Amino acid sequence: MNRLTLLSTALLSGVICFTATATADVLLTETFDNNSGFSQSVGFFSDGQHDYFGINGSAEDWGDGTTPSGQKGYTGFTDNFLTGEDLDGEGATLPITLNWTGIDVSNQSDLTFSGDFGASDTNLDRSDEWYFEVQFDGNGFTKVMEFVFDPNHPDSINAGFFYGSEALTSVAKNFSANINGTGSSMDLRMTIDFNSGSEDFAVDNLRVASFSAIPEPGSLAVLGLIGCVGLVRRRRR
Ligand SMILES: [Ca+2]
Ligand SMILES: [Ca+2]
Ligand SMILES: [Ca+2]
Ligand SMILES: [Ca+2]
Repeated sequence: MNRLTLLSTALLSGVICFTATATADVLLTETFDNNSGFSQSVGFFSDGQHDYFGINGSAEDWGDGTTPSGQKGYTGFTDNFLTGEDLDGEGATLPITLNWTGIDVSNQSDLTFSGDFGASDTNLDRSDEWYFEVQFDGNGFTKVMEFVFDPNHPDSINAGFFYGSEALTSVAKNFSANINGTGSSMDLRMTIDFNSGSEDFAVDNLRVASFSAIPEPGSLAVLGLIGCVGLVRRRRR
């Protein structure tokens, strides 16, 4: 192999790697360190035991209530996370909704939604609901992620919720979904309707991002060099 072929092969390998490189623009991050980033249909509350809706963590927030003793013990979240149980236990109207409005998505494409999620795996019912929707420029909400009652459970009460084939448990799991549609401004809405004792949920690290392949001259050069080194090594064998 002559030097010219070697050089063009190295450049080609760089270009191939480059076109597969995606960069993410993070358009929304919700870490639940406070409730300033969203509006909510019901204020945080707690009866100190098994009826609660609020933030658990180093900056816990239970509205006028006290730390609930009946929390499940979720793990895998990043410090503060949103959690709740028996959401109408203190008189709240269900479902509870949270809204993140005015997310700037102009000139963005390939939007994705993701987050860390957990829920009771033994007490939810088919009638319970938990889903996320988006709308563009106020034109109506469509579902982007929905958790559903165990499709293989023999009856309709007291089992787990699933996202696809993945069961929600007391350990945080990260799920992501593509968002269809485009516009200038996007709203995200969470809807949850867990209405009985021991029906609980937890969520953290919600994220909306756009993925697009953008030229990165620096990585192009590095990848080209890696390809070059690989070829030189092969020639020496
Ligand atoms: Ca957090
Ligand atoms: Ca139940
Ligand atoms: Ca229920
Ligand atoms: Ca209830």
